[in-house]
Amino acid sequence: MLSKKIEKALNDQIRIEAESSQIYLAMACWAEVKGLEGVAGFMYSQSDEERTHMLKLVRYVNERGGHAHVSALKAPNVTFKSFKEMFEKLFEHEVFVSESINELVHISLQEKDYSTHNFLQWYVAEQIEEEAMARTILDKINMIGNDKGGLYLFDRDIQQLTISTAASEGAE
Ligand code: OFO
Repeated sequence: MLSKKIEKALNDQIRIEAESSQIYLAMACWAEVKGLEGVAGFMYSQSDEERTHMLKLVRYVNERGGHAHVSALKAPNVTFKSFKEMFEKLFEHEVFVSESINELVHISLQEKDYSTHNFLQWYVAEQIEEEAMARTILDKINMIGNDKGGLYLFDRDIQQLTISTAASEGAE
């Protein structure tokens, strides 16, 4: 059985994961209308992934005798000054999510809820991967600068990244 404090903290995380999904969906739309298919595909799949993160939490809360709440979400940014700015926002958002997961882990220890602590380890590992990926992408974008040809190649590369990530996740 979850304590009220843990249940509330997990529900807050459910909202954050749902907002992450919306944030990346808005990024996918912006990239798509700008004609960058690869970036759009990457963002669509990130958005789907965030929804699975949310669902995993929802199921956990309900299975442990809590009640997962589906709540109102903050509207995401729908336009960006540049691709660089968009990927900076993605990176900043992932850092924010990692901090929020860390805080959850901290609360689970305070509450001596070792099942939740164990459950959260998956999120801890996932955030390490996501932050690293966002940082790698940002490094590439910084190398490209304003070079149109570079952006074209980057768009193709990121398409490959999306396909191989999906393939490795399917193999898990
Ligand atoms: Fe839910 O992993 Fe990114 O934010």
